[in-house]
Amino acid sequence: MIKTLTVENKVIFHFFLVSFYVISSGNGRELRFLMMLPRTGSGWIGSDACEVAVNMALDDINANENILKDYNLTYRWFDSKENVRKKNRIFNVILVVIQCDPGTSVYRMFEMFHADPPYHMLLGGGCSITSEATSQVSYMWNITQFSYGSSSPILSDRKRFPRFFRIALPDQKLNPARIDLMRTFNWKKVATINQALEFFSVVIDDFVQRVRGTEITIISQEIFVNDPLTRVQNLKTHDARIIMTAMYEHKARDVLCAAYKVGLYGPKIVWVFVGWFSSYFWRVHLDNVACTEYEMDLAAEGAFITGPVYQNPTEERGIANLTAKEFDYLYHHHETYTPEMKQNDFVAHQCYDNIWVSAMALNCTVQRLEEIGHPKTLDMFTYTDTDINDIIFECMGNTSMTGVSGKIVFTAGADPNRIVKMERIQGGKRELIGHYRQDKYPNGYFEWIEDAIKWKDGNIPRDSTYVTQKEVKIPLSLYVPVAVLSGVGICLAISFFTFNVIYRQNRNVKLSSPNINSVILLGCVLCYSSVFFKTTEVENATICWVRTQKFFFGLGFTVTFGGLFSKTWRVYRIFTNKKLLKRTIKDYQLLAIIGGLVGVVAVMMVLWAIISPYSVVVNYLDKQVTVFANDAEVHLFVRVCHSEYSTYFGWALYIIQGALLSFGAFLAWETRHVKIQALNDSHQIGLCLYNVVILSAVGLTLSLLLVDQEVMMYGITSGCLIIGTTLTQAVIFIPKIHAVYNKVDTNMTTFENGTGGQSANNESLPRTGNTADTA
Ligand code: ABU
Repeated sequence: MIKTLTVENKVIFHFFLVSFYVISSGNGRELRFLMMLPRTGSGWIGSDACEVAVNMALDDINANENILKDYNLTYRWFDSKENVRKKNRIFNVILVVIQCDPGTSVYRMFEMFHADPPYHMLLGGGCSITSEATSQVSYMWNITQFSYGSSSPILSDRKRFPRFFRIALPDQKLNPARIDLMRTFNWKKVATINQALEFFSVVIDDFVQRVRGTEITIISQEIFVNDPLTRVQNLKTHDARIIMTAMYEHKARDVLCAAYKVGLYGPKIVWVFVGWFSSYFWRVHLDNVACTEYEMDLAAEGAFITGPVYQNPTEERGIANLTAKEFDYLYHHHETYTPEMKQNDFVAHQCYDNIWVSAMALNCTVQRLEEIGHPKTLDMFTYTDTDINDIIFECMGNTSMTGVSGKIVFTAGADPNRIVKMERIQGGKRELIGHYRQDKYPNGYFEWIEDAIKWKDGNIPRDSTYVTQKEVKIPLSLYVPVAVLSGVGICLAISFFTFNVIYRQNRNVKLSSPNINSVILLGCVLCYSSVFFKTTEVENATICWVRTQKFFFGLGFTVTFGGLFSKTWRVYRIFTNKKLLKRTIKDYQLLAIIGGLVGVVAVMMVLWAIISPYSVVVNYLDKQVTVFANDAEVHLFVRVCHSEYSTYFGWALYIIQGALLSFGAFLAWETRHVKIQALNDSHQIGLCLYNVVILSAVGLTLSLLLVDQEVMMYGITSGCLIIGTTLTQAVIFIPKIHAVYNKVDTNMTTFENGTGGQSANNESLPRTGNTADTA
């Protein structure tokens, strides 16, 4: 419109404008603020609550004779969702940027800079992203900018934001409180999630830097642009329990909804949000959230909220001659205050002080201009007056006052340490639980409100599932009886050996080959010995070979059944081969056979040791996880010997032993008609085979069923082994003892060759120099 006017008309128009401002401003010369107040849209939209305080401050300042006497402060504001032009044509208002859209904010700022008489300061934004965008250009208009609510850490960078001040505590100043919160509850694992904005990434980076080198571990760092669902899912995958967040509140609602959807909520989960969200942020504006209020309540319950204390904690009268409480009362009883503002009214104290600080800076500038005899007064400021803005900027930097929000000082570089308010969402409400005092002492400490925190079931959540590991050991109540029984078995074997030696000349014993019998007993002792070595609690790989039952049992089994079958083989050879009737098969030959069998087994074990040596491994018994209350689990483990190819070598051993048993069964069958009791053990062998097969079947079946049940396995295998070995030696020796003590006449026994129908008695047995070698 101005473009179409002639020069004369422009002068008239400007005169009209100036006159309008002067007339409309009660106290005379007008000083104008342009203010950004976010009211609608996303991000932080609490400026309605701010505006009440802004108006209160303007009224108080304009009525105050001690500050900006002869001047009248006015302000204008804008919001994206309303008709900007219409609003902007209303004069006598400070301009306030009202929404969190950087592009719109910059556009509107330009528009108003061009359309309106020069503003003396730009106030805001309420959101960091608008402050960042506008303050990177506002200084080019020679405007000093002062935000009441922006808390992005990057706004402290004077190189990027040369003429920017703010009253809000930057969010990274909350990180020490968050870290100490973790220490207080012994949380050592933490995950982070932030909206993909520089503001929030810097806050999280600061947190990560601070925990580096401490006992706290970052288990996951998630960043999202729009939908946080996959990132929240990822947090769950990482078993995140303590989660630090940095985001705007509409994104926090999305995160909580996603948490509900993936099940990342409940008493085990601790979300930590920032304090400048609206009071019931998880329950409001749910139109764009795919969760109900009830679901959001569930997801948010137990969350911690860390934010600065917005009110002066000290009962002192500041520059406005008001204490924080007095201001609070006046604010809540102001005619323009409505209950809807409750959601964001925490910002009121800062908004009030924002205007006071700005007024102080302008007051200082007015005085400086007078002092230096500047040709212009402050109301004559235009955007080309770099020197005047320099004075405003300098005055601003030197301003120090006590306001209703606390002590305000603009120290160069470092942001002030403020008291941090600790809140928690409990029972669907946001409750104050304590304060973190970092205002007095750099290290900070908590002042908790007694019993304010109400943990679910009194249990402090853990930072992860609390896993304790417990080694499964063979209990003494099992080991001692097994060892005693094994010892008894060995004593029995020694008793049989003694009998065997004492009665070796007795015909009943002599005919049954006492030397081989002794070897059989040696095998039994080896088998018994194997149970003394526990299969668990292995500490050293070098003793794995004796620890595994395979070594002693493998050798013992081979020796015992090798001895038994070799005797039967001799009977078989003698009584099924006529040519051999006149020949002898001596004990040493049988011993050589046993030795050969043992040799095969030994060679295989040596190969086993070379190709696939044993090592000690820790096996976690996954099926035996005991879950206790409050997220505690006990994971059981065993230390056992492990060899990579143990399956193959184990089966090779089973095949050798199986072949031995099969051959023994064949011999026993073939010699079943040899009726010389003292000579032929075929019936006893049949019984032994029966025992071994049954016990092996039982042992094998149970071992397949009892995977990871090491103790049970030890008990069952040891039991089978003791029973089998005892039966074997008893079956072989008790008939001999019976025969000796009952003086059974071996001559009464007869021989029948099943195949040829031959018969023989003891007299027809082949004669040898040593009858003990006969059979
Ligand atoms: N007053 C809300 C703070 C959020 C922000 O700095 O964007």
